[in-house]
Amino acid sequence: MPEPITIATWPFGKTAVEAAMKLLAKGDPALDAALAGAQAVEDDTSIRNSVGFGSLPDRLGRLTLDACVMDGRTLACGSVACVEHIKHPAALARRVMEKTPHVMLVGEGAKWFALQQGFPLEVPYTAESIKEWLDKHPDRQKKDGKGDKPTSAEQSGASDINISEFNHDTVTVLSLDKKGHLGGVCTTSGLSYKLPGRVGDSPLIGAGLYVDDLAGAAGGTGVGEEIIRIGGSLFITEQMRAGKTPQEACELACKRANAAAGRRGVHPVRVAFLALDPKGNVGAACTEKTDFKYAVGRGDKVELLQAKEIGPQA
Ligand code: SD4
Repeated sequence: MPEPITIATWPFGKTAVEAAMKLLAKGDPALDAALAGAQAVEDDTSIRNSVGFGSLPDRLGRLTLDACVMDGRTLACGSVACVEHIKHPAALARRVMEKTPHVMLVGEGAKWFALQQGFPLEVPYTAESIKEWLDKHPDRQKKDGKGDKPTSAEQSGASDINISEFNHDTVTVLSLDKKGHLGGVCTTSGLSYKLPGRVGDSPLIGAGLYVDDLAGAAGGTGVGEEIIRIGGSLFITEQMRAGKTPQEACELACKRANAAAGRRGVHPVRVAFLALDPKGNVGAACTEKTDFKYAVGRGDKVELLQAKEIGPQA
């Protein structure tokens, strides 16, 4: 019988891992555990950056959430994107998986489905998040002359979203249960100050998350556009299927992201990946200056590990 394990992104991943491990210890399925972990982070409104209510909204001040879930036993998956006023988007993504013939619902459609499923509509803003949103708004910074210098991608018009440590956080939770099955969940409010309607990698199966009992589970965090461009999580899973360790597979994904930036003549941006194989081996890597930490829980022990950085020369 495999030893249950959960891994999750960023320091607040510890909250997710602790919640998930309680369920795995009871023998619950990996997907239930990963969802409980993700929801524990969604419920913590002190996490301002980008998970759940209390996060920093988009450019117009609307908080829209993205999430997806995947079950490694069957490849069943569900996803919601750009959904407003729903506190638990990951649980809603699971309903899409279980109650509809579809994989993904977005915007008003996702909200309508949530209401049908009995999810309450709630106010997603906190006084703290609105104040912080106003204070750090990029338009205001430009006016005050305080903004960072534009990157070459911004100058070329590819994006005017300035990525900094303030809009960098998503929880991706990957679990392996006692029966040897894998389950994964990813949930986020996406990049703060994103353009209205923007969707990143997090709710996209294959980009922000992919889970297959026959190969492994992988998830991403960071600048979603770069993760989508290389199909990050599916790429990592396929590398594991072909025999790479989770660590090797994550490092290869970072190299791909670096190479993709090189082909566009821009400096590689911040992306990070983590992976778990069906035997319980773990890996994680990130691009330069991402400072990616991730939580790992095995048995009673939960630790925070620093991921290896892969620079553009690697
Ligand atoms: C996104 N990948 O919406 C998410 C944001 C994130 O660390 O993970 N930030 O692009």
